[in-house]
Amino acid sequence: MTPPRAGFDAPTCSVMTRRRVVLSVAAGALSASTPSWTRAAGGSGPTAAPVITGSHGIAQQVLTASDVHISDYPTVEAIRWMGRMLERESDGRLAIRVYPAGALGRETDTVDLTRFGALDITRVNFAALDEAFPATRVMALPYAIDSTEHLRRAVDGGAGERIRRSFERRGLIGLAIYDSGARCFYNRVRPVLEPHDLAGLKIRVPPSDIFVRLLRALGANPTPLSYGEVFSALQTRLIDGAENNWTTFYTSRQFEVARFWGESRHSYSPEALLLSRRRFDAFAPRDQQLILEVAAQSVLYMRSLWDRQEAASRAAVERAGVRVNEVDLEAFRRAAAPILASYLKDPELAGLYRDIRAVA
Ligand code: GTR
Repeated sequence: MTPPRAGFDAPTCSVMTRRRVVLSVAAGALSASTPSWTRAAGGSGPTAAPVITGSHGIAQQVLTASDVHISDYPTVEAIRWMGRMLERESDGRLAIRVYPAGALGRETDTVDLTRFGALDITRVNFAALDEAFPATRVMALPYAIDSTEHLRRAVDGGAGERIRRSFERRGLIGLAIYDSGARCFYNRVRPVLEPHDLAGLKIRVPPSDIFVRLLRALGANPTPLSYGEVFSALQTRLIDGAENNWTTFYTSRQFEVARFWGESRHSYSPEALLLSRRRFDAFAPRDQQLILEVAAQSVLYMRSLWDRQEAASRAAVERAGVRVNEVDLEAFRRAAAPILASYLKDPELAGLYRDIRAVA
């Protein structure tokens, strides 16, 4: 079965008509006075993107972008959409070339490459960021977010903006935060209805302390692996299961091996679209602003893609015969509560968490 194409045309809204909304994002991203990133990224200052002759016959700066997902996954499509809008609004001077399917490396590696300016843009999950960018933790924590709608309100509000700004301290510009749906448990052994059903199962988690600690608290045996390794680990029984959203479960084809899905909805850990700050600083102010505007608009585009693709993925997985069940959510919440509480001892995370819960 071929995963469905996202098949979405660029919305007709003009970048320039939305300038006001986006200017506040631009102001935020640009306002760090003496950023520590220059030291942290070990950089010797801004680096311009390579210039080539583009389709319009004029010099074009092409930004290279990385994503671990397959070519028509919503995040990849959103970056492509950004590229088309940038090209159009800059009269062909700016473009993006995206390398999907992890061609440029694992998420944690592409974050470092982007900080150091060897890569222009990377799209990674917050789970890949929680060590280097602690503010991101709050949106990955178990049961911190109730639903996709709640996540969107948190992303669009003060918490989202503070997290995006936190990337500037270490060599990155937080261009956008995208949806990633609810992460749930799936495995090849048995249905999971209660935390104790996970006991003894080897469950793959992203390389993130939050997820390792959560799985331990739930009684499973957490196995951190990078995304590109999960499918073969499942197939070769190195692991019994993993946890992720519907779209990833489907597009990675893990559903062909893991036949039990429990609706634990334990994390809505979202996606970050990150630009190298060294690249960003090499652009003229009007291009910086254009990039920020287009990125902010790509969020709306991504959300409509996401809603369609998530529903289509779930339907395809169910058609393929995967057993889907609700879980005892209260039991999962109770078991995860000590993990949540231990992270919230950090005053910065506690403040962000209050903002997030205020829009629940
Ligand atoms: C997906 C996310 C990927 C990757 C993956 C994982 O939901 O979109 O970027 O982080 O999860 O679990 O490794």
